[in-house]
Amino acid sequence: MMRYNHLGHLGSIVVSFLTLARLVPLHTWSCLFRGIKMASAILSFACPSSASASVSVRDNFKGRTRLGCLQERCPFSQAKQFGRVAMNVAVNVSRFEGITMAPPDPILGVTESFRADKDEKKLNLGVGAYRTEELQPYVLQVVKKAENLMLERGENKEYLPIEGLAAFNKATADLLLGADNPLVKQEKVATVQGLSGTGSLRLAAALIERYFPGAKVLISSPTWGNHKNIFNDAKVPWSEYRYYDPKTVGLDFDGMIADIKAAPGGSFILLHGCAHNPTGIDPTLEQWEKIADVIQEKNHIPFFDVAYQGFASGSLDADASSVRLFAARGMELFVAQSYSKNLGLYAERIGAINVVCSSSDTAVRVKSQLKRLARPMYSNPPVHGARIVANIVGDPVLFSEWKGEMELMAGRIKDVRKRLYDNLSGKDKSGKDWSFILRQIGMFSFTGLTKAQSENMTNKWHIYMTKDGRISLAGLSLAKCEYLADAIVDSYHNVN
Ligand code: PLA
Repeated sequence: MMRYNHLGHLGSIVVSFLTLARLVPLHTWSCLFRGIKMASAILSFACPSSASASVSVRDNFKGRTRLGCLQERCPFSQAKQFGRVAMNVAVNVSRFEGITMAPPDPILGVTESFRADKDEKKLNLGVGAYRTEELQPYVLQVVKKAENLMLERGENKEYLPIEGLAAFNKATADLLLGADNPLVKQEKVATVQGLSGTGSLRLAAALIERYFPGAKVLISSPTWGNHKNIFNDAKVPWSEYRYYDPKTVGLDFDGMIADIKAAPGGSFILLHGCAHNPTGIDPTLEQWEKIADVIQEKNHIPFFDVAYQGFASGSLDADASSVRLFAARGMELFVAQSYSKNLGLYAERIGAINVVCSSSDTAVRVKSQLKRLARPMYSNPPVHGARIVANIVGDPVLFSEWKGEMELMAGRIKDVRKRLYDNLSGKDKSGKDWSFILRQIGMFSFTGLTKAQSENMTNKWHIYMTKDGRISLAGLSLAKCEYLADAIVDSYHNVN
């Protein structure tokens, strides 16, 4: 024993342990250790909120599986069985404890709150969804006709190819660039049917992440809130360029140009093709030319989001003029399209991603990679909405009927805009100029109301809108304009 004196107490413990170890059979030791391990599992389980608890239990389960055959012979196996039951019954802890509550979506979450409100005066001006004067959802007559045709033909429900319905892809590129556009004829456009605008943007973001690692996307400040989520989820870095000037309630054109110039060469510049969301402020054609100049100078890649073609002006061609202007310069570009608004196909999830390339050979390769990205994400897109679009765009009679209905929808929004302006300028005696509402275009009006003022609109007046001060005029009727004007005047003047 003298030999171990210099080790002190710890040494004595180790020596006693080793001596004991020689006297006890190996098998019993192994069981003893497993018993201790089990006890630690029970203790880990007793800690409800700890993420490490789940990990520790999982590891122990794995351990048990590995030790499997030893269990039968081991005196601790009963205790272990007991331990497992105790764990399952006594501590009802989810393996998903670490998953925290997500905040409601800033746009779609507004509809959820609206539905929960029981007040008769309530008004949903949150999501950009077209309503009739009776504030009812609207299915276009031309869509019903196309659906009837589809029913008559008895079309099947086979899988579409990964890139979607060929007739849709042709129709959508034609609609965007113009049917006689040489780019389409020369097959320089890679078009892939997407899950509406959002899914098409997401697919493009995945392509950027894979083939332009580290490249930045510049988005307007402000922009549609989901743009940031899309690029974040795709792990594509982004930053903002100046767009809206609250002083003029207009476009900060110089700021926009300066920021696009300052971006690292070869960045992607996200542009709203028309009816900028949320501001309703678009560059003029002259300004688009200058934007194209800077983008070309800096070798950037324009990336258009066209979610409102036909809804801004009522004309499909006029609303595509920004994209066509860039394409005519021979620039390579991305364009995401959506048929949610202009054809009212919100729930059909129909849209496309188009990549305009410098050669048909490049377009073939780009398309192959878009398909490769789509396959593990959602395999192939849904057919119903694609057939509706293809039938309408491909049939001259239905196509012209659609244009008529779109003009009606865009016209109703313009009427509501005018009525709201009249009510605001009639009721507000402060001299504030509300004419910016008339200058904004598309579905939305960016009112300039602050977060607190927007909250007052909801809490006091039951008017549901996004917290950035945006209201969807597509969800407003002429009859409700006066009530809305009262709420805006009150919120603007009485809430700081
Ligand atoms: N891009 C922009 C600029 C949009 O405003 C929207 C829709 C989309 C793309 C995507 O629409 P899609 O996926 O249905 O084709 N913005 C809505 C709805 C109308 C939403 O937020 O999803 C909005 O209220 O802003």
